[in-house]
Amino acid sequence: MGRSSLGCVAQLTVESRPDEVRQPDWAQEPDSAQRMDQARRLLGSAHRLLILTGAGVSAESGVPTFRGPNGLWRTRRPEELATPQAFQADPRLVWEWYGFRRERVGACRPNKAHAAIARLTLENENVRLVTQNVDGLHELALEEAASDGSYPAASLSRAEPIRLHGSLFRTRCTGCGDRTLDRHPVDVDSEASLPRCKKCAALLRPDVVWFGEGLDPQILQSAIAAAEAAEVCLVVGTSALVHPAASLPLLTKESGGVVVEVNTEATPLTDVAVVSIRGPAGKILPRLLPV
Ligand code: BV8
Ligand code: ZN
Repeated sequence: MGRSSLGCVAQLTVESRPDEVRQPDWAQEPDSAQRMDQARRLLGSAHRLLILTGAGVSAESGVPTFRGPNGLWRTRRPEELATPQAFQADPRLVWEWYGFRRERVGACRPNKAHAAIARLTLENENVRLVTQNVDGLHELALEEAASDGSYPAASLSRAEPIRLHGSLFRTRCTGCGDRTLDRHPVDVDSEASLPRCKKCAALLRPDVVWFGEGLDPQILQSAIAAAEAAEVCLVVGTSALVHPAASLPLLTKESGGVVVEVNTEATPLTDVAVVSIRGPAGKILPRLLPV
């Protein structure tokens, strides 16, 4: 029997012991079951719940996170490209990056974390979703969850996420400010081929919030109100480094609420959270959320 088969044999013995259900790493953490129970109790008893998500909730859908292994694009950090200065200096380069992300994200589907959150926000009017993500996967999950028509239009619009940082699939005119849905690939051959406004012919930009730009005041205000009103803020898949988004869970805590975190790693919010669960959102959330 060759070495490879030996490897295979070793493997076989582990797998061939049917009674031993091998727990995934994240579930082997000491007291992870207790932490899951504690978090489930907190989420189950919360009258008002805020869910704040970051790129990590879309990782299992194949969307690269910002600080994860594929976060860099052409060795450029998002903070370098996602700025008005970068767009001013080289709109073709910035549009190429957004075109690349549109294509990449356009091929991704919501995962079980998105689906569990969508069901909960449709089922429970006291749950608000605030996302930093611009990938539109929460919205797709909502459409899918409501596709059987079992939810009234009112709950669908109420369940819409509060999008702090805009959307990859919308443009904003740099001239007249007109906003338009746009899922098309981007032609970056020349400056003239870049997307232009149908109303005033000015250059269009992605309708996202760039670093150094203020968030839409109304959107920020509704996120702050949801954070202050929440008894529990569930933070999923964010490195909690970008502000003001990362300050929302602190507002919940300052208003007498508690923070529960789900992340594959520790973050600056781990010590703020009453319970922090280590593991992939797509595996954890279906087991955690009261739906
Ligand atoms: C502003 C849209 C002022 C564009 C984005 C206070 C302190 C320090 C700095 C500041 C501050 N206040 C303001 C700043 C400056 C800046 C900032 O925060 N800088 C940081 C880098 C230090 N903030 C701003 O510039 C904001 N604007 O303050 O304006 C102002 C005010 C009034 C008037 C004028 C100006 C604007 C910030 C918004 C920028 N735009 N996105 C685009 O996407 O192209 S931010 C972008 O990056 C995302 O939207 C997101 O917010 C952030 C990335 O963070 P995450 O989503 O958390 O992703 P990350 O990869 O970092 O982490 C993933 C996590 O998931 C990890 O923890 C990982 O462990 C985990 N994970 C991975 N896989 C899984 C998982 N978890 C669970 N399951 C898995 N499977
Ligand atoms: Zn225009």
